[in-house]
Amino acid sequence: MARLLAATACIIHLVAAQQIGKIPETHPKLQTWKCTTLSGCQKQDTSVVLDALSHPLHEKGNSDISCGNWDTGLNATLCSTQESCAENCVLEGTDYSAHGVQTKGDSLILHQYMKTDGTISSVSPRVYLLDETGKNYDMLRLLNQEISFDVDVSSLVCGMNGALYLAEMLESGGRGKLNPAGAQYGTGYCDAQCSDDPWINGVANIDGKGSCCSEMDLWEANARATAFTPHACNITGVYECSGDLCGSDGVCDKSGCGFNPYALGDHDYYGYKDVVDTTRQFTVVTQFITDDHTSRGDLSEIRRLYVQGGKVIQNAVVDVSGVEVDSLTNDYCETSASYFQSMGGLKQMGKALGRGMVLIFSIWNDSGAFMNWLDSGSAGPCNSTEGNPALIQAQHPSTSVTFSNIRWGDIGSTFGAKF
Ligand SMILES: *[C@@H]1O[C@H](CO)[C@@H](O)[C@H](O)[C@H]1NC(C)=O
Ligand SMILES: *[C@@H]1O[C@H](CO)[C@@H](O)[C@H](O)[C@H]1NC(C)=O
Ligand SMILES: *[C@@H]1O[C@H](CO)[C@@H](O)[C@H](O)[C@H]1NC(C)=O
Ligand SMILES: CC(=O)N[C@H]1CO[C@H](CO)[C@@H](O)[C@@H]1O
Repeated sequence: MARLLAATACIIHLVAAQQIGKIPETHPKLQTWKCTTLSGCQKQDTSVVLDALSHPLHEKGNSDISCGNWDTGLNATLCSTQESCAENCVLEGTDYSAHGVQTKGDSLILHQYMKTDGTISSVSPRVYLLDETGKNYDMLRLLNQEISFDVDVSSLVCGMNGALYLAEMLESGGRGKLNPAGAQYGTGYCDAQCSDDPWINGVANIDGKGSCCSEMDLWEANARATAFTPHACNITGVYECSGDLCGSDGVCDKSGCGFNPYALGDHDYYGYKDVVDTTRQFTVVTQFITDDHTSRGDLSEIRRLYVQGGKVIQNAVVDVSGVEVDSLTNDYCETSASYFQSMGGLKQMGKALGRGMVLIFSIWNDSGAFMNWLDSGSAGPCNSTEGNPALIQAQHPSTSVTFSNIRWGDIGSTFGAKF
């Protein structure tokens, strides 16, 4: 009886909320593994979901009228209030391959461009890992743990970015009265840049707020350059900022405490035929070490290893103010990232990793700055103009990234298992 009541309440609920349309949503399956030192790795039947804004969102009863998107923002007529937007708008299932997303077994490939009838369009997909139920995001709790994955960046030319990162989104994607769809339709994105997306947690963002949360960039890279970067925020979960709190002195550290071997002086470590050879696939391992080596401790170090051709490759060792550095520590962030420190530094990042974060995969380009911050000038070997998306689209329209073999668990348990 209690169940029946709950079901009825749910139906009444839907009548007054942004509705789920008739086009079915089918999540591409992506196997992942959870590992422990004692029992090895256990396969998980997980899947991915595209961001809500890559789903058709239209007026109820009229699929030609859009309720808004990234470029146009909200349709002000249909979405004058959060409630009217929820009532007037319908969210539909989406076509993953048309958005450049394909999976096979434990492997995910993301394409920047799609060619349809001879015309190339930029799709730039961003997808989130769902748990085995397919209803909620998989929450990764990585304090005193590690995560590893294989990556093929060989076709990611200068100016491209294939990214794998974590953000402290809500497990349900913010499912609720005004957002019945939730994580199943990819709602609830946030990151440390606090951008003013048209929807926050699936609810119309009427007054242009920013959607902020802690972010851990495990991997931002192309074939020429790579960086890993924690971004701490002094808030928990998703925070809707306004005014100054969305800006550079706000609640999140937008620049982060990053490690890019080229920027730190080692120009022969990462690239075509370098120590980590980006013409071939390799494994990336990231370890979140705490001061007492338990998950109750404070995050004190983020370590990086690579595995290629069966060999473990230690991270680049660089000189920072006369000290040899091969990982992110409090001392390193103190010398290079004062704003990260003011937001609480590694300890604060560790709290978010302990609470649980959502795994995000994306491929993107950068019309504004040609990704120079990652791969050009002091950051990498690319020249300042070759990352222009117009050039990439003309010369490398099939640029893509493949992530596979994603495993997380106890320190040392995720990559030894394969050999
Ligand atoms: C917004 O919705 C109204 C009402 O259906 C419609 O007339 C208008 O064309 C829409 N605007 C856009 C930009 O789609
Ligand atoms: C976070 O930092 C901002 C800006 O420095 C400050 O205004 C705010 O009060 C801080 N919030 C918390 C919860 O510490
Ligand atoms: C930058 O690199 C591209 C591709 O190698 C080349 O065509 C271009 O002339 C270079 N530009 C400059 C200013 O060196
Ligand atoms: C975010 C961004 O700058 N995306 C650009 C990717 O490249 C296409 C052209 O190839 C641009 O139209 C997008 O703006």
